[in-house]
Amino acid sequence: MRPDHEALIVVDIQNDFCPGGALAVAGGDQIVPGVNALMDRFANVVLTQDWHPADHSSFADMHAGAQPFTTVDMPYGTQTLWPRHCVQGTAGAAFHPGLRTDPAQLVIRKGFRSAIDSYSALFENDRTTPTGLEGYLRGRGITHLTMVGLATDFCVAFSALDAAAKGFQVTVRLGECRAIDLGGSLASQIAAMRAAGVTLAD
Ligand code: VGL
Ligand code: ZN
Repeated sequence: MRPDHEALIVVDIQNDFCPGGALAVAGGDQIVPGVNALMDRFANVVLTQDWHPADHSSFADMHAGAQPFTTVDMPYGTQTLWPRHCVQGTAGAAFHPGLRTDPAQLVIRKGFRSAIDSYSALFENDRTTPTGLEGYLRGRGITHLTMVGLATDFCVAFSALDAAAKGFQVTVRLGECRAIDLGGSLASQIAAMRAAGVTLAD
């Protein structure tokens, strides 16, 4: 068992990010058994859940004439537009049915404000509005994070980069992640994580 100052952060393993879902990540479901097994090795487990209102501004269909996977300028910066996904209370927003949820002490929901997206588990996409996760982790004396989940190059990478910037020791287990890879995003985010001192493991 890993020591009490370590936590496993399981990012967005939800139906809409798995094959058949609205924003399916190739092989997203393949990581479920490995992530489930990892939970037994950590005393502290946190799940994150992408949790959007029906009128969320990251949905392409909220912008007249816009196509998914294009970008728009928002007050907080450039935002990629996505197919409608992880709408609060829908089956698509539920965790993959095979994912263990009982070992988690905390489920943190993010992206619940219409006007702003939140890839990172720590900060919304303005990179300053906290989700509360940093305070939770610090309050519990957790300093070392292992991250797994979906998608490598969006929510996992943003979470890892924010956590590293806040002084956490971060490991991303790439074997238990799958990527969207939009316009080279996987390579650029891998490079960014490496440059930020995130440990990239198999
Ligand atoms: C994610 C795009 C939109 C993710 C969430 O979990 O990586 N990506 N919302
Ligand atoms: Zn989302």
